[in-house]
Amino acid sequence: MTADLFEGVAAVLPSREVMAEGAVLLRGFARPSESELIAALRDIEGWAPFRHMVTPGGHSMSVAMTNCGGLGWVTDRGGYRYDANDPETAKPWPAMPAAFRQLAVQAAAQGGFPGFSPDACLINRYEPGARMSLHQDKDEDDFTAPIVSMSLGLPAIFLFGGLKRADKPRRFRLEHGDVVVWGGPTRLVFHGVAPLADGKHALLGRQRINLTFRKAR
Ligand code: MD6
Ligand code: FE
Repeated sequence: MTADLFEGVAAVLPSREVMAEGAVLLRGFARPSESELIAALRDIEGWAPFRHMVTPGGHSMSVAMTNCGGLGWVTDRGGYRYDANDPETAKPWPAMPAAFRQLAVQAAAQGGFPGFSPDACLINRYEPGARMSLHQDKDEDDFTAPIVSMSLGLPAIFLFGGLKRADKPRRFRLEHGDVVVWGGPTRLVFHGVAPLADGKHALLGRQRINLTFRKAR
């Protein structure tokens, strides 16, 4: 009875777990905003549909991407960059919804980075089997700003390595509503996502959505 009660409480209360110096996992942080986030996401994908971008090496990514905010992260044969316009339509990316921005700024403050001012939100969609190989986020101008990453939908295994590609990554299971904030000494660690296991999420079905907020410029 008491144990059940505590489990019930743990399921709704956000918690703060330190992954490394400068990196925290805020479990359940985005859950109270899930309906607003999902509604805003529907609008964004109406304007700027998810697409499988091509890496500079010519491979189509298994993760489908879109963006919102003043700048969007894109990749093509020419390389990685931030662009104010969607290359598919040559129109600006949809604005960053207030609900997205507020939550990202609040999460950053909880993570020890007050005053975060994101100008870019990359939206990743994983379907079963999609993965993200180990990489560093280094296309931004200012590495003193953190990155805020929100997970929605199916759970994924997040691979959190070190400053060298060869460092063995630790594995964190990220669930619907979990938010990772990282910066400072871990800003440039190698990280990735293991192939998504199949499943069906109550709100989002067979997919995981990840929102990654950055200050690109
Ligand atoms: C993802 N995330 O979780 C991929 N990058 O789908 C990232 O690549 C990432 O979550 C930098 C900081 C946080 C992240
Ligand atoms: Fe990344």
